[in-house]
Amino acid sequence: MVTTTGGNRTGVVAAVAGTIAEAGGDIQDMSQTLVAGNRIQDQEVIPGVENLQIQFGIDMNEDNTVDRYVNPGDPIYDPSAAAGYVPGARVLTARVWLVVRGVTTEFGLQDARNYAPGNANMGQMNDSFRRLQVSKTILLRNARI
Ligand SMILES: [Ca+2]
Repeated sequence: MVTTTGGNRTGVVAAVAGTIAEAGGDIQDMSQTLVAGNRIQDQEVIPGVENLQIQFGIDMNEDNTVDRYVNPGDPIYDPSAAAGYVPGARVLTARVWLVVRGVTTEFGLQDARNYAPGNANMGQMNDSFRRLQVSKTILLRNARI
């Protein structure tokens, strides 16, 4: 499950091997559930992850170049969708955005930036946590076969 502070959700549960959860009502982390022997245990993977977004790059005209980005679950690449499917549309890339923040506040810092990872808008936080928004586009292996 992917949860963000703004209450937004993405439809990428299967694509993300882990969760983003709010712990203690304030500090957030990215964690994953592992099966160790016959036990299930949660492990923190990355502290301070505040938002994670994923979109897929779609080739709509079979020329091996991305024509547009859509959210996971978009009917454009789903042949079983009732409407919106584009024959031949293929997922070529995945674009991932992360907004991470410091675990503790910094004296004298006022974060008034507007954060908009992917097509989500977190707005201004107006607090004293240091944040960083990063993104990466990943070419999917064998997407062009
Ligand atoms: Ca194209």
